[in-house]
Amino acid sequence: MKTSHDTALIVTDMQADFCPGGALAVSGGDEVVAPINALMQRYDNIVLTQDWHPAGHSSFASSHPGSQPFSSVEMPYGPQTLWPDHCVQGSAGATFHKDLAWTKAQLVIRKGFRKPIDSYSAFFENDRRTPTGLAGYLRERSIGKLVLTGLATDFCVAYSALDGARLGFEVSVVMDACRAIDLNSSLDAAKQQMRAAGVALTESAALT
Ligand code: VGL
Ligand code: ZN
Repeated sequence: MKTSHDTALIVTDMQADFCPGGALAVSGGDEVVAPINALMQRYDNIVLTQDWHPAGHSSFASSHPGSQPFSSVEMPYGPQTLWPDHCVQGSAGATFHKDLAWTKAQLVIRKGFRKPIDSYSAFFENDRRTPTGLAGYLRERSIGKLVLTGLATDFCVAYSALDGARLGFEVSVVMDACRAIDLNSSLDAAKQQMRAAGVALTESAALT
């Protein structure tokens, strides 16, 4: 399975801002660089995602006077968690982790670049309707299986997994190659939702 042409390894948001020292640091985020680098050696098809927000993005608490990071607001498309400013286009925090061996990647999907709408999933923005184009890319290349890694398990990785399953892809998440934000038990909720959607939660060792 691992080197087959119908499988893509998706490396989610492995950016400086999501790693320790970054603006929206995920605990242990840098610990997954090594397992992801090892996985990237073994897959032919690699897609990176890159959170890529304009300054003043609507998902930033700083764009909502009086609101604190990690609180929630109602957007036209539903509830939206507010974050510290992070992954601003062209900033150092938006670059990939310095040790990520990303050169083999064939596609970088940027997301979150529309100011009024956030985008967690690699497939759709948070209205769950506006596509990124990834599904078309994968289908044109006859890729039907996805192996997901990166940050954060309970946000971008889970949203991508759920959308991928909904679109008919066979999806697995490599849990030891992911780390979570875990806001109000969001990790448990995400795991339950992924299992219910038929997403396989696995470990790197099980892929060897
Ligand atoms: C993410 C919050 C805000 C993620 C991105 O990559 O999971 N989380 N933007
Ligand atoms: Zn973001």
